[in-house]
Amino acid sequence: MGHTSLEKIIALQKNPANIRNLCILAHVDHGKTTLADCLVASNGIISSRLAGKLRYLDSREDEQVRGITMKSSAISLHYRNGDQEYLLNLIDSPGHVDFSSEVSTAVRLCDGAIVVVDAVEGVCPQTQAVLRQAWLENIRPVLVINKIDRLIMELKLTSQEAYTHLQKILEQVNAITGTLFTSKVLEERAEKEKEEEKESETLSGDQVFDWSAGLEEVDDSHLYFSPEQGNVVFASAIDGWGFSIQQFAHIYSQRMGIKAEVLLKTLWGDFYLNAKAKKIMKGAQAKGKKPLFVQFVLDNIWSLYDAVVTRRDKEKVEKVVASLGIKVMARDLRHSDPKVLLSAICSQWLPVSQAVLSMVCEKLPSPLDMASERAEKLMSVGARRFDSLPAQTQKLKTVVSLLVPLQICSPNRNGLPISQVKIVPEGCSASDCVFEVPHLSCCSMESIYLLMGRELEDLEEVPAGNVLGIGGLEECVLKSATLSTTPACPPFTPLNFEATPIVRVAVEPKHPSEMPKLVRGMRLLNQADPCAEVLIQETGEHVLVTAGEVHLQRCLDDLRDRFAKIEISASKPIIPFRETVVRPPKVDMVNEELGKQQKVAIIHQVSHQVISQVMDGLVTLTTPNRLATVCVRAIPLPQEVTQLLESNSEVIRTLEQINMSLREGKSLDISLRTLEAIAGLKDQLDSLLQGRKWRNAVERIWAFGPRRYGPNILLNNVDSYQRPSVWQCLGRGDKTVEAGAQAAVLRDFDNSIISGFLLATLSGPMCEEPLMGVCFCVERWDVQSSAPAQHQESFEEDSMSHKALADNKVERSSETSAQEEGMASGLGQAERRPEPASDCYGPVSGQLIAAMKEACRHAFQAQPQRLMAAMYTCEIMATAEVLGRVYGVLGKREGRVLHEEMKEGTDMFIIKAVLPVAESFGFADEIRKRTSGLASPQLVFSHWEVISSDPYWVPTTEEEYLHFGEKADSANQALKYMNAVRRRKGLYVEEKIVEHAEKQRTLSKNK
Ligand SMILES: Nc1nc2c(ncn2[C@@H]2O[C@H](COP(=O)(O)OP(=O)(O)OP(=O)(O)O)[C@@H](O)[C@H]2O)c(=O)[nH]1
Ligand SMILES: [Mg+2]
Repeated sequence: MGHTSLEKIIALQKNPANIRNLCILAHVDHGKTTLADCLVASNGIISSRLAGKLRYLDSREDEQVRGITMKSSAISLHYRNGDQEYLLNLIDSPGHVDFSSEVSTAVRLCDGAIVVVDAVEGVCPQTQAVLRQAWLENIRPVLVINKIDRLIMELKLTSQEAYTHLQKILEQVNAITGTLFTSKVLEERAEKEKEEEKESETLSGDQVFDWSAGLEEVDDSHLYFSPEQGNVVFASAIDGWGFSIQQFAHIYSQRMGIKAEVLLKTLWGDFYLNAKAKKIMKGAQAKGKKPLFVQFVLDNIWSLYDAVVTRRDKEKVEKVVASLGIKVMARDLRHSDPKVLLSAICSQWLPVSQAVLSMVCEKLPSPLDMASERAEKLMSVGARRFDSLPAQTQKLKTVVSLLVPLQICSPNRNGLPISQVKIVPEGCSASDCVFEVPHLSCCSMESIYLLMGRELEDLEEVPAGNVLGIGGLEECVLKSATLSTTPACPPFTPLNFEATPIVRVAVEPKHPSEMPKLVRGMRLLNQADPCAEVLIQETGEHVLVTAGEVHLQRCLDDLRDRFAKIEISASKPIIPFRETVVRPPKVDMVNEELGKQQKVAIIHQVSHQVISQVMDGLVTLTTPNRLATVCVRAIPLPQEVTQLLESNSEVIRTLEQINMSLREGKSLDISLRTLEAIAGLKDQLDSLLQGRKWRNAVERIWAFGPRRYGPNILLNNVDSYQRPSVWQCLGRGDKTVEAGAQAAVLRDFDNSIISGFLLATLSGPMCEEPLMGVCFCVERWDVQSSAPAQHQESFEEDSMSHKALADNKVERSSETSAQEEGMASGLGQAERRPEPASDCYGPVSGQLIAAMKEACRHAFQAQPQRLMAAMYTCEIMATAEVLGRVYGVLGKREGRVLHEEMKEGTDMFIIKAVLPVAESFGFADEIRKRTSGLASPQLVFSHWEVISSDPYWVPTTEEEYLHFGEKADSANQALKYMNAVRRRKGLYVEEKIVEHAEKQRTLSKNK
């Protein structure tokens, strides 16, 4: 445990005012783990010579091999700052996007964060993401600009150029904070105005109109990073040095007799030293003078590098060592690698651990200072307002007796995940009985640990305000849970995840008898990883869903080595698709204008199996007992609407919950913010759904699907049927519902129609993938309220024969349900034969569900169908020489370059591109190989995109025959994707394997 004993740490844990819980956040490879090494070395846990090389917190084998962090790890450090002693609970997080969920959990546990930025690469996509995450969790960040040595050795900048470069980086980081801040202020302002409006409605009197944005009054200076505020450290973690300007202010105030306060204000900025007047003056840039920062700080470092590394000037080195008053061992002086000498000097002169740790102790809050705003945010979930929570619960806020619970990271014992938890006030001991909310199960913690990087120390009790590990929760916690000693504590808001799990594989044990072990292992993996999802598909396969390729690999390794401990085999990645419809195309595949005739031909060809009436895309279907009829039409939603629905799925889900409780007759106290979000969504939909086709569409929305919050809409166009609007919680548009007899009957079956729609949107007819961007309009819906009760023998027979007939058909199209086919072929006899209400077809509501589902599917097929592919975006940094190859790889994989720009101050290009997920496997590796490791992209899921080619396309016009030939067997990407999915799911695939076999066989012989 280095030179801090366990007793010492236990003693320090009792003083929350001197505890700092912090995490290190950055873009991948910006040097988090290296910096953590330096901090760990300061506690003597590892040797300072190995700091930066060992990467102590990367304890997993695959982390060391790949050189990237994949799991967060926590360690407790001791630091003496002046006369105060501090306990620092440090979490090193991964930077790779695949693991961004680890960042979310780390941020939730901490009160502060060290944001690391590479001095050469500057602000990268993940830097923005982590700053945003820190902001959303209300934790305070400090900044470390790392890898300054690269400015000297790689970019060969002069100290003056480096200063300008550093200024720019700082500006970029502050710009991000600025945007986050502005949007928050504007939001608050809008909220306040709303409340004021309400008040002023009641108080009629003089009105004052204020149109300022509110930004002027708010002091935001403490939010920004600036060296004079003391929240920025400049460092080179690999060489072991780092400084804040406080250190230099201290040095020069002693050496030159300038007041430290003056130096603090002037060391960073446009100031220079007028040696004659012995004054510090403003306007260095205008007068062409060296700024103080360059003269007093950077020049020293530059000349040290010059003497030690570049010129290897022994005498000068000795002089410097003497003047700094430090001791360097003779062994280091003679070492063949100048870097060793450099670290030996720097780590004594400007030890990075001291600069960073003292900044952390001074600038980051202790657990006692948890912002009340943060506590409120954590406790108000979904639509509930904080003030609407029970009084007992609200009281908890001041006590903040909350545990923030998350499974993550850390080494484990016996392969079980250790939950990493922060206790906020009352503390806990190993015998405590802990409740879980909302299902409120009671569990007891078996053991608690202190997390020490690669090791765990058993503890008896942990006082409030610390980060600790809890063992023995695997039976009662599924993925994450809120642990509390009182049932009054509400479950905390869910974590904000940046990554979407998108890559799925099916796994199975090598030996089928080991299935139970695999199942258990997968359950543990599901607990241990916040982003991995484990599920069993209808086909019985065990499926693992991960954020990306690297994440997938880690999950499989974990499963094999830690959780299941058996040999497993994984399928190829299963790529998700979406199904949609588009407007009928205006031109054919050879860009000839399509006449009306061809369009009709297309529709016919697609709907050759539709047994119901199809007229102009309108599908009419009757239930088997012929009591109910629905007419449905499918229309493509505008792209913007689909996007809006996608991005607002949370709002829609909340809306659905509210409607559900309204239906049940309960009333909810809905927060103003939620109502605003719902109203905002409605207004946006209103503005996007314009035109004759969509008149009054928003008011007529019946449901969203699949799962009640997806990107598809069901519209109610039935004239005779008015139902409560989905927007009823907003209070407006709530029309009085007609209470006619017909409407009442329809209302009884309202749910069946919605269920049918939800089923249809969950798996489409193309390859049973979910639908997206489709609007189904119910144009007509009749239900006969009563039916003649007599039972006719002959009909029974008849319907049986239809069933038999239907069974034959199933082979051809597995997805058409037997009942519907039977019903439809019996359609012609509908008028002649009345039939019983409780009949062989089962309850009416069930039939209606099936009929509605089929109607939706046929309506979908009556439109031009398209597949949608999941797309990744990636940002690739590459030098000019390898740019061509990067484009080559992108082109081969159907990637599209969005834009390309030069990174300021470097010779790097930044290329932003999108790439289909289906083509992405091995992409990062291929790019790295083709560019000799110079470019390494990170793929982030961004959106769904319609594949323009029609999978069902066959040549219909003369020109198309000419161009593509009769078989048109040139590659149809969409068809390939579709058939691959169908084959995987065991669905019927229409394929001709060999045609004209004889001809092919004799072809070569004749020649
Ligand atoms: N030149 C230079 N290289 C550095 C410095 N700090 C770290 N590196 C190098 O940068 C690479 C990445 O360092 P890590 O500490 O693993 O980076 P990380 O941020 O932890 O990376 P992830 O955890 O994978 O996101 C390693 O090869 C380090 O040697 C530095 O100050 N100067
Ligand atoms: Mg790391």
